[in-house]
Amino acid sequence: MRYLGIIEKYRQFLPVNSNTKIISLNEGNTPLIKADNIKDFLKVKFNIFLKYEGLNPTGSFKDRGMTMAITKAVEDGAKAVICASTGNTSASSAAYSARAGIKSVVLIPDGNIALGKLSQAMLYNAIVIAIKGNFDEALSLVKDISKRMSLVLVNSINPFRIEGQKTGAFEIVDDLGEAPDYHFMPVGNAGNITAYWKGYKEYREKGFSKKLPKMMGYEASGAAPIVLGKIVKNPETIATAIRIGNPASWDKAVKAKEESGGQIDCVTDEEILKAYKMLASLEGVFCEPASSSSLAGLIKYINSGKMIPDNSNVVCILTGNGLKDPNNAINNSPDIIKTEPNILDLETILVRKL
Ligand code: AN7
Repeated sequence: MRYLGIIEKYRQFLPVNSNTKIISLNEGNTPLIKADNIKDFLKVKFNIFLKYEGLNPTGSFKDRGMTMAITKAVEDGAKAVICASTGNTSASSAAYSARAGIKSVVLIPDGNIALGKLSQAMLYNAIVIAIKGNFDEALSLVKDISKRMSLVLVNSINPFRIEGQKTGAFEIVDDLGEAPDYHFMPVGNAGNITAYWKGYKEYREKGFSKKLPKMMGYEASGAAPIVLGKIVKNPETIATAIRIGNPASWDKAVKAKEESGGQIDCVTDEEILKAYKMLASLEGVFCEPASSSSLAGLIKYINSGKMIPDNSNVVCILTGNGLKDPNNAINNSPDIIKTEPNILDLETILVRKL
């Protein structure tokens, strides 16, 4: 049967009925890629799987939540939605709103959003407003304005976003036949860790798995409010997607960590970029910098002497596609080689390089 997106696939777990008009771009069904080259490189004896969420229709995991949020907004008669975003939420909201024929307003932090994400929101025809401030300020503004005007808020404090995003956990369990032992992921506004934990718990309650993973969440060191236990006023990191100092789902992230026996820690920009390059050069998987904080977290965890038992299944969520952020890709790669179009020059270069 033709794959029709996460709502059709997991309808029984989601707040829709037979009359609900589903707004979908056939999101979800993303690959769980076994990373044996990284396993060998790290000299570990557990299995590493990459959940490549960059293959969603707008290139990030946000599409799982947005198909639900926009479907419900339309069902409730909304004509316009609004969000604050470090980029991916805005791209997703803009795309699903276009498909639904409603308006999407997006507030972004001026100058701190990756080029690909900005180009998406613009071409999908959202009303794009850049504020001279950071994501936290933008989120506070959209919360207030959505109450004053009739705009549906589609940030992850919208519970339908969490409902949609929990399907990522269902897919992992469906693929592995059981929940993984460890689940590593980036943490920004903390909606996704909340969603995955809800998904794993619900799937187990329904008998689709017997165990639950340890939830291992990673903030960027310069934007690590949960790790520090206090709001970060001026968050800074190269991973602009998770440049967030006051996460909306803070408490729920802490709860996921505590209930699962996991941890929330942080990784430096250097560690993030190292994992980013490792994913691309060892596995051919191109994710954006924020996404690689899951692998960076795993590497930090094992380097700190923590043992992950042999043959465990470890999943790293790669939340967004690398194409979204071409500047970081180019700036963190060797220079390209320029030459005249002549075969001898070309041969000289290749003899040296190969
Ligand atoms: C690639 O788009 O917050 O912890 O406004 O784009 O659920 O916030 C993006 C977050 C991880 C963190 N990886 O997820 C936004 C936004 C990528 C992201 C996160 C984001 P949450």
